[in-house]
Amino acid sequence: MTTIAQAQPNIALIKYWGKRDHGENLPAVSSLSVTLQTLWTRMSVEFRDEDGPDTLRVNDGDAPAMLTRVSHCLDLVSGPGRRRANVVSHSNFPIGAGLASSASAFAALVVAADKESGGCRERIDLARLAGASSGSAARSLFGGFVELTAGEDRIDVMTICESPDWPLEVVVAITAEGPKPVGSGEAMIRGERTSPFYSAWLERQDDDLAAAREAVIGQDFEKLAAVAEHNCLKMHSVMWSSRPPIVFWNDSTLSCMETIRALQSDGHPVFFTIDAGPQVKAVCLPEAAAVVTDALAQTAGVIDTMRSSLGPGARPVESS
Ligand code: 2P0
Repeated sequence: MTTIAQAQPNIALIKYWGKRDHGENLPAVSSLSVTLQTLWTRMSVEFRDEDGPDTLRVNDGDAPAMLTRVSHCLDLVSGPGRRRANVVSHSNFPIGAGLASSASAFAALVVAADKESGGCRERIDLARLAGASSGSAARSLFGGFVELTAGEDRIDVMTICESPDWPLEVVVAITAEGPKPVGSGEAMIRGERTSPFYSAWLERQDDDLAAAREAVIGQDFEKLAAVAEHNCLKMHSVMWSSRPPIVFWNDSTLSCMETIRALQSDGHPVFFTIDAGPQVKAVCLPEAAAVVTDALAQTAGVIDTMRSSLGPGARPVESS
């Protein structure tokens, strides 16, 4: 039997940056994200009674670097004594480029592997398993606005507002293609060890999270915009002040931020956020989505734009 599951990437408005425990991959800070609708990863998992290693195909190519993480994740879900797995992954957006492809990939993987092994775990248990492989993946098990609480020895994850209740739109501006120079995990370790701003980042995260949660519950767009931009720039300040520094932005990243500032000056409800990569995500109210998409598409250096509403959490889509 083969099971296929689908998950969408999520975009953090209050960021996860830093780990409490590297072995268990536990985040040092809580975070808040929105799960997207239009971008997706579909993962198929098939367990076979054969000898030999697991196989992994990603967008029709081999992915040896990813295979170890995938095999470890399958061991967590289906047990180390599990049968050999054939895994196939397809994404309809650039992977490894700061668009949260590991979030959608591992969220879809745990759902497919659980179903393929005959399991029917609770969503929160699947989120914890996904998070052990990729911290942000835990959030893609849930739809809409999602809060992840970083506890001492485990995470909690829940939807705090369903997508139909506050239907924001996200416009992604692709400013560079190809993989990023430093992976998120390595970049976080560097920040923890060397940035003089890291302790301040940890100290203020709960305040930012509380403000963002209040803004979401109250559907206060201006308040959410202010705290999300602040939190994003603070995370990048930790990266910039790491040694050696980590700068994911390019000229076009800055141009997109200027475009969004100009839209804000004209009264359009939009704000930016940027993750571990050069792409810019503009979050806006639905009535602004068309003008935001046009403005970003015309910004210097923008290769492509993708627009998405908010969507559901990871789920099985097919079994055969
Ligand atoms: C986030 N990012 O909250 C932050 C913002 C990137 C910038 O979570 O090491 O690939 O696998 O747990 O999940 C990207 O980190 O990191 C990330 P690991 P992951 O979305």
